[in-house]
Amino acid sequence: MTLKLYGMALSTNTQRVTVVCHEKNIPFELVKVDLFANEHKSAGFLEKQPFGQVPYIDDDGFVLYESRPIAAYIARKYAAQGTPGLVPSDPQDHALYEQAVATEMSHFDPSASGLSFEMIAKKIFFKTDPDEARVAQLLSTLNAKLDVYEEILGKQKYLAGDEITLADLFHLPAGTRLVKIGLDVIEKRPNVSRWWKDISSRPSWVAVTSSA
Ligand SMILES: N[C@@H](CCC(=O)N[C@@H](CS)C(=O)NCC(=O)O)C(=O)O
Repeated sequence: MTLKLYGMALSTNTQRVTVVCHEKNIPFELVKVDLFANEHKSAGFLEKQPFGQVPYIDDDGFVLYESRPIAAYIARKYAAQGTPGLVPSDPQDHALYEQAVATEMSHFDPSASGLSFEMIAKKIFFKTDPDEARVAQLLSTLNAKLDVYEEILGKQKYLAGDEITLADLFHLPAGTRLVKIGLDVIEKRPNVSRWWKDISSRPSWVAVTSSA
């Protein structure tokens, strides 16, 4: 049965899963959850995703939420097809991969997604302007974190080493919002910029953004 992905094409957390489906050549059905109509807070939805957020998947009755574990499940279940090695199996490589996943979640996503919320989502969902003090604080944090990325990516090609992993792909949705907002935080850092051009030009991500 086709994998069902409950989410929205424009949702960054949904895109974190769809890009991996494309990398692994997995057919999936995107079942639209209308966030504008609050469908994600309905009793039926909360039975599947108790925090009331998209995405979740239903893989022939196996229900899973949280975009990163969903992506890892898909990459491991279909290890033999599509892009190999997105979740390394060697214990040390796997530990470095987990370190990179935690890096994205702890050091990139809070400020990158925070900026995307302030500067894009607030206008769309709540018709309000960004909180400029909060924007300045998030930008300062993001700049400090990306200085560290610049050092890491000066020594290796990707965040977990010299091979691409899910950890790199996990940056794509929020990173693309930063570019869309017009922030130069990526392009002004040569190593981060080189890495970004590499991952954001992958056919999988081009497919996600062109269908959103
Ligand atoms: N940690 C969750 C975050 C999910 C999330 O924040 N999804 C957003 C859409 S991109 C959402 O459902 N927002 C509505 C809400 O939180 O009420 C994941 O990675 O799946």
